[in-house]
Amino acid sequence: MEALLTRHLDATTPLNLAAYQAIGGYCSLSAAFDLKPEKIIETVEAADLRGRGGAGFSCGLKWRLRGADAPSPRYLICNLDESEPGTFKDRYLLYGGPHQIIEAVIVSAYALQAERAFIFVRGEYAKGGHSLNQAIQEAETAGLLGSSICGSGFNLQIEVHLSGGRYICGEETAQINAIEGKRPNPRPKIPRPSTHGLWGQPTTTNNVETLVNIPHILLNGADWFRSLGVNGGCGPKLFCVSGKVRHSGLFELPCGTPAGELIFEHAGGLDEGRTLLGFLPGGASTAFLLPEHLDLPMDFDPVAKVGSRLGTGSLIVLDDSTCPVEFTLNLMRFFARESCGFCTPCRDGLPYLAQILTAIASGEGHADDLALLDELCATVASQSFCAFAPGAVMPLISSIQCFHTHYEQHVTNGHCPFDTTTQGER
Ligand code: L3W
Repeated sequence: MEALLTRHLDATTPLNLAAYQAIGGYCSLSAAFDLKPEKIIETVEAADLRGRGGAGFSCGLKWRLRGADAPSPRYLICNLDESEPGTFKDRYLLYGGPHQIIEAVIVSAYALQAERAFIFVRGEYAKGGHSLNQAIQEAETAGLLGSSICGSGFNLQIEVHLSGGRYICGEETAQINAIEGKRPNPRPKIPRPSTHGLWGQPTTTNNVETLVNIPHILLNGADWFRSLGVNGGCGPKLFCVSGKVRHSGLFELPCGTPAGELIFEHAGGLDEGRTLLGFLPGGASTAFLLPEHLDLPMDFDPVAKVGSRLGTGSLIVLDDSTCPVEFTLNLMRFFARESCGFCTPCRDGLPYLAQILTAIASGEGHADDLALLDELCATVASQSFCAFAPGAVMPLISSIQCFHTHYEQHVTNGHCPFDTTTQGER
């Protein structure tokens, strides 16, 4: 499959307006304005575009459920607060193609009849946020953004909101609080942001990778988009592969590409003499997959069927020189630090889990610690307020299941089986 979303992009040099228009940029605007918003929503739903930010919810369905009669003002948020470990795809889109993002936001806002859109950018991507602001100015000056875009009568204002810099700001309701200038705690999910979002008004949040597909769907149709996937997947997917592979990087491939093809063909496979221990399929808040899953299509439903999640489609690979206990501890330290602190099970439970895991990793664990971890994970996941803690314990629960022997060895031998003679190789 020829690259669609990353074609012409160079992660270090953002395409300016002239260069973007020379490759067909902003062509989807006239195509969109020729259609009724409901027709665009129907086409996006038929394309079966699933959300690329983590949850994989149908984009077209989300748009349709918001309702054409939603009261004004209506808002669109483009989520570019990419903070999932191992995930660097939104960053590439931001640094390489700010105008591609703006075009996608314009046609999506038109479909949703939103008069104001926010692009919520991860704080650490400040330089990209600056390029985005410059691109917004260029688009406004060229009449591609602002009042009556291209004479269509459709008005749109786009604002870049640079995040204060916490993982939880990627969660849509916490993000809404952040844009409103409040502390970014998640809000209750009901009523949904689609009816009660920013300042109590209808608000639709989509990940940036999801949105940049929209202009292509508009120009080429739903059937064409669906045909770009393989093994039942639809459209292109930006996969990140990192960890113990020879060529970690970003690969734009058909959604549904098997995991083995990603790891061994595109990312160059493992170092000489190493064997695959397992991999996380979608960033840190997913469950481990094993060598037996190498033929599994990297698509939302197949990955969910085996008990994990495609998440952001970012594979983190472990080989047989990686201590899975230490690896999982690293993730748990991250999640413990990133808890927003709003609810007790998450705020206190995650650091406690990290503390027990620290003891096990350093050979100071007890025989009953594994059962305690299981029990605590279940409590933290079921009693916490939002989806953050259930996601955070997912790799831990599956790590204990998949690599039980490694955990037992740490406890019974009183040290890490990957002792100092192999430490240097890790
Ligand atoms: C209308 C319904 N909308 C669900 C919407 C919902 C949301 C989306 C998914 O995601 C994961 C977490 C992290 N009518 C709807 C409806 N929706 N039912 O669909 O909803 P849901 O509840 O399945 O999942 P969630 O709890 O929102 C949690 C990841 O998302 N996450 C994402 C970060 C993203 C970025 C980024 O895009 N750059 O940072 C953060 O928590 O992995 O597992 O929109 O409203 N009946």
